[in-house]
Amino acid sequence: MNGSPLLLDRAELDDRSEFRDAVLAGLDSTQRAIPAKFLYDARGSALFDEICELPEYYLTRTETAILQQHAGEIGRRAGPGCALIEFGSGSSVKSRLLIEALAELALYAPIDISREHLDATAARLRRDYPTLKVEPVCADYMAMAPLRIESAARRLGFFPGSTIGNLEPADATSFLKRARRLLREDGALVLGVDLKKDPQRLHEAYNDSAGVTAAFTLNLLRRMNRELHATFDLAAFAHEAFYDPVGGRIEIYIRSLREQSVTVAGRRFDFAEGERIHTEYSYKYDSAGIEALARSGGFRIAETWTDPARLFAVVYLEATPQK
Ligand code: AVI
Repeated sequence: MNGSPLLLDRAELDDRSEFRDAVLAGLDSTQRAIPAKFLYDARGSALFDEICELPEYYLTRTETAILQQHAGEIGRRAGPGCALIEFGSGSSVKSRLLIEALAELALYAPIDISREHLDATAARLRRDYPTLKVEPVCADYMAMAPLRIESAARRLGFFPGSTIGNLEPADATSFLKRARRLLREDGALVLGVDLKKDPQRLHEAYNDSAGVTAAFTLNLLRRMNRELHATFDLAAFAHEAFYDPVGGRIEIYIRSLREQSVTVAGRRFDFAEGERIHTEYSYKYDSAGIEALARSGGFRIAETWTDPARLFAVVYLEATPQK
């Protein structure tokens, strides 16, 4: 970001036009939807960090406890001298557990779309682990573009947080296939997956009593107001999240509380009372689902670790030979 809010650099202009195109296309479609990745501007990312601390949001805490308990086994399975590649660079507490458990780590390569995020992560890690080779890769790991990581070491991927659950199953499979290519024949992936459970528990995790998840969802309207000169009245929309047992997923929407018209990037959009904009899916898996997902992406489950209440699973996936 440069000094003046009116002067945007090339990357910011590109991001803004990508956001505008996605929003206009999403508001034009019959079932209105905006891709979840746009929830994470600076405020959205800060709100998500707050979500991770909420009493109702068991995911982060539970996954961290599983990793704490089993990092040694992960290190033994991976063996010495591997390169750790993290998809996303947000969760430094979790990455550190693996960095510390992996013997003679050749390299740590976080992949993230946000240059700012990456630079901050890399600087912190270089300070705390002066001998660790940190090679951040600024890229969208969900995109099809091949990722360049120069290292001959065996590769261990890390995709924590159940972010895989935010992908529709077909996209989750194609993500895993790309990860499998990047990690190569002898590679492995440590994957965090939220498990199917009592729907009430799931409902509470996405409808917290402090309203942080609602603020996170509605921040998308704020972002449109700021970046696309939109005219959303935040008080006239609500966060809506529920568990759909058939789809096995939490569905999240922004719901219009009344009939209204809004301008976005110079275009007018009419909303009926109750009309929704879809913002997120958060798929939940059972063991058969994880097994099928791993297989479809070219991996086999070598090990599954879970917590006593079976809320969350961390799986160690090994690449399977591909024809
Ligand atoms: C990032 N992701 C795994 C979160 C989830 O649980 O699906 C995003 C989230 N959205 C609302 N609360 C959390």
